[in-house]
Order: sequence, then C-alpha cells, then structure tokens
Amino acid sequence: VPLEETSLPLFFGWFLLPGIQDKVRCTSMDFLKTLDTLEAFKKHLPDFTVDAEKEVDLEQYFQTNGALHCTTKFCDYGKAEGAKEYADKPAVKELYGSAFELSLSALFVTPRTVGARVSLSEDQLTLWPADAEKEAVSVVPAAATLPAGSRAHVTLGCAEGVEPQQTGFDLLEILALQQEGQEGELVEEMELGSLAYYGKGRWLLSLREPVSAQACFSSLYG
Ligand code: ACK
Repeated sequence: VPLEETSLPLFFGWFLLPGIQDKVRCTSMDFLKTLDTLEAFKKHLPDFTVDAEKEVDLEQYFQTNGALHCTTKFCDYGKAEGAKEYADKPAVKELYGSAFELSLSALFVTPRTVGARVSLSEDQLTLWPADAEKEAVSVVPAAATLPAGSRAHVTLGCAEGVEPQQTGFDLLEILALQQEGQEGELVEEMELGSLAYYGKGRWLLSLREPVSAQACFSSLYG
C-alpha cells in the first residue's frame, strides 16, 4: 500500500538543500549581528521587547529549529482542513520530489520571529494552496486581500515560546502595511539591501540580490 494512502504528512513544502541552508543561516546571522548594533534598532528597542533596559543579542534571542523549508500545505497528518484535497492535486503528485529554485527576496525580524520572504514564480504557485492567505485572516485580517503566495516564507528562528507558524503571520502583517501604502521608514542602506522599519518592532530588509535557493518539493512526516 503506498504511504500516501495510509497517512498524510505533517506538511508539504520545499526543503532547502544542505549547502544553501548553510548559506541562508549565515546570511541571517550576519543580518541579526548587524541589526542589533544599529542606533535605529536601539532607538526602537521598547517596541521590540518589554525589557528595554537590557541590550538584546538577536543571535541568542531567536532559536533555530530543524531543516530550513518553505511550507506549502500544513496537513497535520490529515487533520487539517483541505489536507486530502491538497495531497490529491495533480500538480502535487506530479512535482513531488522535484527540484526548484526558490527566490528569497527579503529578510524580516519581529519581536516574535525572523524569516525570509519567498517570492514564488508562476510555476511554483501551482503548488500553493488557494486558501493559504485566507486561513490567516483571524490573525491578520488584511491577509484576505493579499495576492496568493504572500504568506510564503522560510522560518529562520522563533523567540522563546513562539510557534513557527507565526513567521507567516508576521510576514503577512508587513505586506498588508505595504499594500496600504506604508513604505516603512527607510533606516539604512546595508550591504545586503535596504532596511526599513514598520513600527511595533517590525524590520524588513529587502535584499539587493535575491538569494536563489535550491529546494526539493517534498513532505515531512516528523
Ligand atoms: O515555519 P513554518 O512554515 O510554520 O513550518 C512549520 C511547519 O508547518 C511544521 O510545524 C507550519 N505550520 C504549523 N501549523 C500551521 C498552520 N496551522 N498553518 C500553516 N502552517 C503551519 C510551521
């Protein structure tokens, strides 16, 4: 009996290949190392943490966990709504195990998470669940009006006690502000790109050169 008929995975997604995982982790660490030394970051520290008296070491603040990936569909072993329908999609069956190049176009940091925005191509969007953004509206109301694929991200770290699915919500919040016409306060031109501040401890670094990340479309049973 094929495995897919016995059970569904925890989630489907693109799993970054080992070499590029190291590169992305290093880029993220470099960014965090620089960010917490910036005067602008120190100025907005009260927005970032309640304990604004203390300095924050962002590399310690976020815990990293597991293999870097971009979730397409969280299935929860079949318990999540639409899990079976997603697993049965022709594109999912056809492209399972195939290699892709993901474009990581920005890094973002909030008091809860650090992540990379993934800008999906048309081909990649065929694997994106139609309701991924709508499923986030209870947390980010404006998510319903954002284009498909807006939630696509790689979680790079979470603050203590924060669930990784928060990274997608944090990204959607920033994109919703952009859609409303808020550009963010341009803080600094860094080597990696331009850094903007969106209030409430939310930072976005738009990468000058998007990172092209080789990834395999697959699933995790966990
Ligand atoms: O960082 P992520 O995208 O956020 O990768 C993990 C992965 O599934 C395994 O936990 C994501 N995840 C967890 N719960 C959900 C959910 N309800 N909806 C969407 N993604 C989820 C989590």
